Amino acid sequence: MPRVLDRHAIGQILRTKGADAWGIAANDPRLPLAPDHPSAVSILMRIDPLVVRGLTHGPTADYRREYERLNLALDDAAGTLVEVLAAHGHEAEGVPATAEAPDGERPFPHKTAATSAGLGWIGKTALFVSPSFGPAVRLATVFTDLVLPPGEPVVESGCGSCRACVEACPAGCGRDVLWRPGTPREELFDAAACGRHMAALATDICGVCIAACPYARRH
Ligand code: B12
Repeated sequence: MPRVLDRHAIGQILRTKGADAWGIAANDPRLPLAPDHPSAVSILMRIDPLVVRGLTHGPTADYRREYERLNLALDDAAGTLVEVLAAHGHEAEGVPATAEAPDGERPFPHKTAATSAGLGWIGKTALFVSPSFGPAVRLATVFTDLVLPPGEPVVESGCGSCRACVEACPAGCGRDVLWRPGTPREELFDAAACGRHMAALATDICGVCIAACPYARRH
């Protein structure tokens, strides 16, 4: 247990728990759907590049295992951070990697914390894109009343004229629109068509858009 809970100590805890990157977003003014704590810690874990390579034509058994491994690891990292914050007398609340919010409400979108923390931008099929790992990452978020120095929010897309994910999506979900904070998801991406495509394949994972991104292929 660290004696002083500062940015450095939080980074050490998260790295020990397997985070590949992390950042702090200011939650004041409050981000859409966020709980009322001033700081959000965005936690990023990358998907194994070998697994991503296998995703070109659709979901694989390896991706299913990796998806479940990362969800558990992210929830474990977030849970540990919540416990350490509480032990230091702070309020803290983790948003699970993937579960819908209880009582059917919409969950806080992890991508909002990730861009606001300066970790990357939103791509043309509405995935969060890290300049280091592309969209081949999964995310979790911890909100806390511990005030931490926030990162510089990313406010521009880095996708430029690239259309790789738009062309690769088997359900034609992308609209080839460049994101800015506040762009409604519907302007970027047809989430219902994405859901229908996965349902038709009797699954809840896909990942073709992840594998198509040049930022993911580079690594
Ligand atoms: C529900 C859900 C779905 C639904 C559709 C989305 C929906 N109906 O809203 C379905 C089932 C279709 C789906 C599909 C997929 N999903 Co999904 N899904 C979720 C879940 C559980 C909630 C998302 C949600 O409610 N979004 C609401 C909308 C409004 O927000 P959003 O699109 O997530 O993000 C918007 C905001 O963040 C906003 N924004 C970004 N920055 C900022 C900054 C400011 C200041 C503001 C105001 C707004 C803002 O822009 C984004 C795009 O419009 C999240 C987990 C979570 N809690 O975030 C995972 C999540 C979004 N899914 C994820 C993934 C990977 C997938 C799939 C690839 C399936 C798979 N695992 O193989 C596909 C691809 C989807 C795609 N191309 O975007 C990842 C995305 C990782 C990444 N790199 O972006 C998440 C974050 C899970 C995780 N823990 O990593 N998903």
